[in-house]
Amino acid sequence: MQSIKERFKSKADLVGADIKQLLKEHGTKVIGEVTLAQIYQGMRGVTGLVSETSLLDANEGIRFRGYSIPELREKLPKFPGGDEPLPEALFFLMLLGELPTSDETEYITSTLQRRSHVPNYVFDTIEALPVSSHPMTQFVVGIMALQNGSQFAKSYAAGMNKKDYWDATFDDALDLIGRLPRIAAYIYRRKYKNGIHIEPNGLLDWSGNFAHMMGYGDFEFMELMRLYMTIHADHEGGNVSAHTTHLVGSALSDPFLSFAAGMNGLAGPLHGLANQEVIKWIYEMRETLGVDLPTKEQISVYVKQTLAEGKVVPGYGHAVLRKTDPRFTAQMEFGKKHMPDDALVQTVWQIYDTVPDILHSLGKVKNPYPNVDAHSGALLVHYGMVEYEFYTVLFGVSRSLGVLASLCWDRALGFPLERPKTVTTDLVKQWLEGKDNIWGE
Ligand code: CMX
Repeated sequence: MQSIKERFKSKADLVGADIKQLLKEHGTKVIGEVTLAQIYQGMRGVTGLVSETSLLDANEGIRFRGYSIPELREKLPKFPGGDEPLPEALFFLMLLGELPTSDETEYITSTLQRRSHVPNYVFDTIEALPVSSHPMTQFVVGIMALQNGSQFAKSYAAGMNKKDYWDATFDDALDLIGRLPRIAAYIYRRKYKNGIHIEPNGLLDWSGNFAHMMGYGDFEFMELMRLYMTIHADHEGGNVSAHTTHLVGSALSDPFLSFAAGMNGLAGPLHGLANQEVIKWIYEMRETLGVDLPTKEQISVYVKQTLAEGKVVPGYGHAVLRKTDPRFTAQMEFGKKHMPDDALVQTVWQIYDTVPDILHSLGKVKNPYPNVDAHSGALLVHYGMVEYEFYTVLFGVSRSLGVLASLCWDRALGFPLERPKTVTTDLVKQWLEGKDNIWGE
């Protein structure tokens, strides 16, 4: 089999030539306009980046190289006896733009296994942190400790030719993806299971082994991890974790530095940390109401109280999506198949029946529907993973697949340093008064 790296390089050369031609012929074409409001309000709707691995449609949701989540669940290779897709196969798809065969998937699984060794100094570094540190802090520190092994950093220091950046990035990306489950599982066992660790099982797939190392040997939980790691992997390039990884990578910071930066962004409550916030919020609601399965009326009162306290309803809304997130729907289907009678899962569904109307009635929420984070915690709790502060680490392990595949593309296509222009409000005022011609009017 031609190595994945060689295949990637051949593809990237073709795309690179296409882009060159495109820019030569159409480089001056205007693709849109930017309003003053947009530069003050998070650049919503401003197209400013290229990301090859996935594309988000506001109504349809995410497509990975053209494939929707239901299509991925159907078409990607599965673990023997399983129904859910293997996320390492999705990595292959994002990297090469082709669905892998079962043999190719096995090859990538074993490649990641071979690269999964984590040096002891990484564990020692994590151990130096108080066990009370948030799991995302421990995760980022673990990634930073791994950076010592960066091939990109070493080769760059040794005078690497810019034509070879992609090659060293590719190796670092695979090393990181191979090692992250071990680090994440280590943090989980350290923080919640008295530091009793579980050795990897080389016969399992990437997610199955991750579940096993965290102490969840149940096949159904492994299936959940396969689905979880697939649906959280990528959400085009503008979200905080993907954009940050790309931005930091554009300074030629190596993949470890870039990914760690992205993970710091994922740890924010408006992004990946929302998954812990959702379950925390549901627990608080159940405690306040004194019931396990609140009625829609009770949920409605509680939601209004949350809003009155000036808080967001976690797990609802999105900067781009305008319909129910298909990642939510995929998890709901998993719940209906494996745990339809679970009270917490049913609560998530009752919330889904209640919250959109309330958020819609506020008149300002652009998307009143659930996102990926609204559902994930309840499925994990079902299998006994109740430690919700850990949930964003799971998201982070999965997100490595998309953002690192993208970083390989960034380096292979020779994308330059990212450096948008900024202005001051004083300058904006001067421009409005006709005293400055900054935007050439
Ligand atoms: N609950 C209450 N208010 C909400 C809301 C929610 N779930 N979602 C949006 N709003 C409010 C905003 O806070 C904003 O209010 P102000 O004008 O008073 O500041 C208003 O509605 C307009 O916001 P928007 O344009 O609809 O949403 P944004 O693009 O600004 O923000 C997001 C998107 C995700 C940050 C927001 O919907 C939110 O805070 N949701 C809850 C947190 C969450 O679930 N985040 C996870 C997103 C998925 C992920 O990245 O993992």
